[in-house]
Amino acid sequence: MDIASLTEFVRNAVGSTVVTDVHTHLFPPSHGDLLLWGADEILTYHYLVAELFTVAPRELTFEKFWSLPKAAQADLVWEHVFLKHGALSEAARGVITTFNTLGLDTGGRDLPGIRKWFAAQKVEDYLPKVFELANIDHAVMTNNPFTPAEVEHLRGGRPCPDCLRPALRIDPLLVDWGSAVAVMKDAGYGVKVEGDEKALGEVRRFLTDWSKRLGPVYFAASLGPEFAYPDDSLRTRVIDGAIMPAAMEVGVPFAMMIGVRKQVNPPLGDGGDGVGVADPAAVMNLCRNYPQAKFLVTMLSRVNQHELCVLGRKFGNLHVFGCWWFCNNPSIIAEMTRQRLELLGTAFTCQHSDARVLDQLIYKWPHTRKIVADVLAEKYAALFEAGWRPTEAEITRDVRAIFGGSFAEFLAK
Ligand code: RAT
Ligand code: ZN
Repeated sequence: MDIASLTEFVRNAVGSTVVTDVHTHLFPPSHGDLLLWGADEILTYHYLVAELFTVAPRELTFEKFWSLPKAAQADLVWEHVFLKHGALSEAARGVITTFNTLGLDTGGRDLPGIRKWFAAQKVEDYLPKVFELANIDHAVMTNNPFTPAEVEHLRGGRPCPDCLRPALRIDPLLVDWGSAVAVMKDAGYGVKVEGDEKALGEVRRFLTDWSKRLGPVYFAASLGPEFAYPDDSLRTRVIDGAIMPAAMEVGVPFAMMIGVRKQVNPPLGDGGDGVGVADPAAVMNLCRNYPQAKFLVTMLSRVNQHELCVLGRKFGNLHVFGCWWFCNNPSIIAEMTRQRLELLGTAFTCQHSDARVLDQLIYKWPHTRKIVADVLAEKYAALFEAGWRPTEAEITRDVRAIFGGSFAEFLAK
């Protein structure tokens, strides 16, 4: 292979590799309204609602926007973000890629026609089609036992296609202890607000019981930039007394998504969260204190990425994943992927979609593939120049590694 055919092979391998999507907010069709899909859901993605309010006319108040039906909200996003302000952001481009890939008329800007097409789809048939288009073997969901609307479906043991795998989301234990206690008490667990040893034992039982029911891939929580471990707080006691013992008993990693500054502008709803620089020392301390446990970590601030990569080199029980939320932009994905390859080889997962709306898989993955293909082509060219001659089988293996292969290996460790 010469350098040109090598880089072409690399690009094709990235384009065609099957992907494992390690974190999404998707649900099976059996969970009814919880599974979001279709034109109006895509257009009202919270990333785009936040954008709308950067350009919306003064008269459009938050109250007015939220009182409108979803289709009218989508119309406003379409009008102001797309038609009047050029659709240049990554989230807006994503909508165009999605519609276009589905063969819908973005050139003609025919939103009514696009809606009509979606209305004719049956989600049970549409979901496998989307997974096929994005070439995903499976996506990990976010299943929250503290959310009543979800618990109803989870307890009911509703059917779930194999392309969707559960993850147990446990944020309230760490960021909203009072409401977590109320939910656990209601469910018959002897948890008291004081969080004494007996209560922590009950939290652990709550987690292992839910794990028996769901069979999660991991436990997960999103944490603020102030997250510290260990410290003199109830949170550290909950981690040490309940979460880590339960995760080790069940044999799953604890996934931490760190750096979200919750609700900096509450009227924006889900779009109202911001970002802050966190201290990766919390991750370091956890990895060191629990050599027998496993941790999946992504961080939200660009500033934290280098330090997190270095930790990934120091601890075999840490797996770095994804370009999360405000990092899921081409320029930052390229930078982060380069940095990770340079520091970690293939021992990381280059991306997760965080899709909240099924159709988003159709753009998030091709957009990422394109960037990672460029970065990998450059890396392989440099390796070739250094004298190494990778085989096609090796390239195929190593591309798959950063799109899910390394994740599977980490889980199996
Ligand atoms: O990226 C997002 O969509 C965020 O709103 C959050 O869902 C975040 O990914 C999370 O899982 O907390
Ligand atoms: Zn998420």
